[in-house]
Amino acid sequence: MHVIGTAGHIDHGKSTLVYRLTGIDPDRLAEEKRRGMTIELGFAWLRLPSGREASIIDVPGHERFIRHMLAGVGGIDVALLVVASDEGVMPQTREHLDILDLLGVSCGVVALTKCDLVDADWLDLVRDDVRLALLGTTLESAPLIACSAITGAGLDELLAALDSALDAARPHPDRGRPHLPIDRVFTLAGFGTVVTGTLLDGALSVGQEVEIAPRGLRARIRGLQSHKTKIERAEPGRRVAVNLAGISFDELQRGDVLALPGALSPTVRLDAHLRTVGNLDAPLTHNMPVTVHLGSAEVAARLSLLDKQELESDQQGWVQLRLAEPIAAAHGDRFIVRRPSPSATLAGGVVVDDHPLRHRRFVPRVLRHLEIAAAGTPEDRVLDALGGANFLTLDEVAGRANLTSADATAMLDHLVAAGRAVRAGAFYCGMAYWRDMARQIGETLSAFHLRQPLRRGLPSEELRVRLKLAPEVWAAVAPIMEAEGIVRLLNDLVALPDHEPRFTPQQERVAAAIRESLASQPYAPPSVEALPGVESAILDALADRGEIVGIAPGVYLGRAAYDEMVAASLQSIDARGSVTVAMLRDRFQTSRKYALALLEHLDDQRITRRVGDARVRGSRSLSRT
Ligand SMILES: Nc1nc2c(ncn2[C@@H]2O[C@H](COP(=O)(O)OP(=O)(O)OP(=O)(O)O)[C@@H](O)[C@H]2O)c(=O)[nH]1
Ligand SMILES: [Mg+2]
Repeated sequence: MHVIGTAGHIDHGKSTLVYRLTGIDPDRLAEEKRRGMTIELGFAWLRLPSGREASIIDVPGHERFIRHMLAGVGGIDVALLVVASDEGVMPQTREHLDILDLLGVSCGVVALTKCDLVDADWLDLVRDDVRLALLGTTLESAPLIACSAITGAGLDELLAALDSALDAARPHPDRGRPHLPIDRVFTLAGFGTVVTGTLLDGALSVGQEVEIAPRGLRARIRGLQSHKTKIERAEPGRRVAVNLAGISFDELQRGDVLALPGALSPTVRLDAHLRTVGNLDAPLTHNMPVTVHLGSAEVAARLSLLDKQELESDQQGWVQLRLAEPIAAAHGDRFIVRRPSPSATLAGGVVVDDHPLRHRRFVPRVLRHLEIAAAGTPEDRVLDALGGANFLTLDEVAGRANLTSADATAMLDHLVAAGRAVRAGAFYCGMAYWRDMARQIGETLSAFHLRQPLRRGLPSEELRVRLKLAPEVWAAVAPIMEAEGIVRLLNDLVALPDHEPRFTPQQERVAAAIRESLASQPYAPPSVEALPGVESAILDALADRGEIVGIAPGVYLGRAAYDEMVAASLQSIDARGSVTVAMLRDRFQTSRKYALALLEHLDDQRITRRVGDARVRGSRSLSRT
């Protein structure tokens, strides 16, 4: 399925020709009938000599309604440029031709209508005039067909030419990402909300859940029609009317895009490659206000020139468009830039990044990124996406590199195997960032070990915060860092692999005194903090090593006594259903104070759980800490 779009100056006979070719009057508004001119987009369809069906979008020629023309021209495959033989090339002939050229519409036919009004010599002059206007545009080699909607002369030839132009049109890609830029919204009694547009990039089916971007509204497809015929499924390239359930027509407008839920995220900035028209009356300047027409949307914007002071006629450059309102746009979308007043078409562009950062001008790194985004190989684009100091999910990589998930996965696998990217669980990063992070971890841990030689390691959480990693990212990264020999993981501590806490001889003497003191009364341990020379670093180090266990502030047990008391508590629970402070006190001939401290410590660890005066097993089984 393909769409033919008319183009051309006012009154040159576009709508009359469409009517004559299709039997459908594209001017459906009363005002259009009264004024004898097209104001809004008109829609018709026809069967060509080859038997194929094609849609026609008829546009207004009047300069004042060029925005309507722009809302319709976005999805067309073949242009039908209409030039009245009696008038020849006129201002909107040129402007529409500029727009078709900037949008890259390269298939088309020129109808020299009203040939009944001129003689052969005049017609030859008009042919030359039109050929000259087409020169250097995408429609340079389009056939010129003299015809008349009144006498019917040349219409068979015109239909045959449209048929061959459609043969040359590219087939519509189906990338499984259906989106429909909405060009009309209305309600039908008994049906409710209906939107129309040209379906691109994927299929839609009745019953499907959809989202209206950039508004983020959800709806369900209640019915589909194409050319007034009910269909169950619409293929890309088709003009479709979509009947939506669950949404009111006044919530929607032209310019919104119907897509799959979550497929399009609204954006207020676009990086693009821009090309100016050949007849600017003044160069484009940095920060100038413009109007952007993309899909069926129209939005005010500021134009930031990234690689040029100014853009002259027929020049190209990298730009960032800062939009006044969010729109739904995607990589590769083409658009037109106009001056709001006095109204003029200035340039056309292609989106190369639909969610860019704000850029400073004339930055080589930024320009290089744009070049890769626009024309790099998939490998270049994935590497470019992984160029930052952060981890990305598969979806983020695919989005930035403009690849499908499957292609992005294959490319990432290849890059990981080649040692140019790293995968940590569901996250990916570039090799440079990975090396940099490994170096930073090494430096942080060396400094920590130097400052705290007695500690076994730095709390993981502290390192994670310093590296600015999300918890789920660190959880995936840490085991790989350990496997690569960068760190050693000790439960919730991280250390350099070769780090061993070491006491000075003086500290070793204090540690011996602590051990001795705890061994003297294992179950009712004296306070070791009062011993001469004791400092918290030594206690922490002994606790780190697992030689002592702190069960309450200032209360430590030797490891053996601790293990014995814990085992006895759990045994009692398993044998008798519970353990109490009194039981523990009697069993170890200690005081209530220590028995209580131990059980409360076990409650905190969720190894036991308090029920009234007794303890039962908690939610965690015992693991050595
Ligand atoms: N003699 C003659 N008159 C024509 C022909 N085609 C159109 N006309 C007349 O030209 C006038 C304008 O025709 P339209 O079809 O409305 O022109 P248009 O290009 O659609 O105009 P806009 O939509 O306003 O841009 C009408 O009065 C038509 O009857 C033709 O082949 N021969
Ligand atoms: Mg018309």
